[in-house]
Amino acid sequence: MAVKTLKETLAAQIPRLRKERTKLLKEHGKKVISEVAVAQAFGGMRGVKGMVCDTSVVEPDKGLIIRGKPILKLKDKLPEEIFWLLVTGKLPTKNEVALFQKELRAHGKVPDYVWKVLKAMPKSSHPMAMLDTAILAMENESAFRKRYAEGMAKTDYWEPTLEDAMRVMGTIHTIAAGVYRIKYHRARLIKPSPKLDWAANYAKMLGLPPRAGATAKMMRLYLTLHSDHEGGNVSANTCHTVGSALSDAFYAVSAGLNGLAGPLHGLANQECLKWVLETMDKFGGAPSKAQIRDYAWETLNSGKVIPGYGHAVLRVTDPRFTAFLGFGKKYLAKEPVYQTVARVYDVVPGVLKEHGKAANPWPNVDAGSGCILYNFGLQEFEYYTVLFSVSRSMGMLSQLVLNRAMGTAITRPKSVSTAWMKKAVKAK
Ligand code: AMX
Repeated sequence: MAVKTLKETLAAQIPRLRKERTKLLKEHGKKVISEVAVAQAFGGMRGVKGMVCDTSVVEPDKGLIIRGKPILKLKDKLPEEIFWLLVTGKLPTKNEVALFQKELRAHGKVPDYVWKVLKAMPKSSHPMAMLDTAILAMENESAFRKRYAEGMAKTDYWEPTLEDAMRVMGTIHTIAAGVYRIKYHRARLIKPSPKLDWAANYAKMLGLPPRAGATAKMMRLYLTLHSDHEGGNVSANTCHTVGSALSDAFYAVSAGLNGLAGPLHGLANQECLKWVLETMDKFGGAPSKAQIRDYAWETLNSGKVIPGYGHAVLRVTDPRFTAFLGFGKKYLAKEPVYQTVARVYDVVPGVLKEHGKAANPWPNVDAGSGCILYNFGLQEFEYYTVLFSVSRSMGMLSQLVLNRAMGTAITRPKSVSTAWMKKAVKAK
């Protein structure tokens, strides 16, 4: 039997998914699933259930679950398998992954004008600004834009969207590696190898020092763990909103990445390692638990947060942190930065509980990722969000493709004025 492509696999599912949605809407369309309090309207719509995302959910007591599978059960999968899972709901077979990798390679050429744009940017440009600009510049490649201009049935929108998604995914690791080389090394770009998988190629193109084959493993883990985090976070939600106007995948992903560049979202991860290194600086090496406790209190007493701890949704240790800690134990047990991160985990939740403010005293993914990257030779903190972006592009793209397939409507929530709000609360 011929191996099916990702497109064929999704195409076979779409009629059933559309029928399911139509039935749900027809039978239950008027039922209420969420209410909005005044504090939520002023507070980032936190917790308001107002959109649908089938790729993954984040459970407060379990963490990330991709298509029904807890992330810890997926940690040894290739990112390409995760993308397939996000789009189709099923893990691919070996042959399907191989075919998908071949297709990705066929979509992998970065146009010369993109490199020219990147090289023309000032040296002081943030690597996230460089990545976002490159993805936007590649809009020129959009199959969706061309097909839309020619005229296409609404039911076909998902096809060129998937084509664009393959183009973004096929090139984003090469572009991201190019950003790193241009920004920090002003050195020649390293070409991808047709023999390597997506993550291994990314590691190769960055030019990271080889660590007995572990660098590719580290990159696979990193790209798998950050791939998706349901639909309401800033980057996913932005990508969705922009895409809902039928802007193509290049516009939508670039917009989502602009959100990821914010200090409250993707940029947070560089803060975590900084705090760990500051602790080590202060105590001249891996500090003891007592020293970490003192420094944690010093941080809190000066009105700052302890980076890497707490979460808007999670109320347990982020399983992605657990995965990084396990990886570190295996490959970096003797490294002082790893030892410090592990000790911080022993101490900080207790300190935060005693402090009594944080709703969740446990570590999020950012508490663990930086120490791994640092020990594998990636020591330019500013760049960490770019790695996050390469991974998260999978979540954004898969959500975009599915929304096009389902014909999801343009996003248009109702805003109200403060004057309206004052009147409305008086009437309650
Ligand atoms: N250290 C100290 N205080 C903390 C804290 C921490 N790690 N986490 C939360 N708090 C404080 C909050 O600042 C808030 O104080 P306030 O009442 O004086 O404003 C109070 O506890 C209640 O906050 P919360 O409901 O527990 O958290 P939140 O949902 O408002 O915010 C988050 C979540 C992640 C922004 C917050 O926990 C934080 O700032 N953590 C440190 C930074 C960090 O790790 N960011 C990475 C987030 C993961 C990601 O998206 N990449």
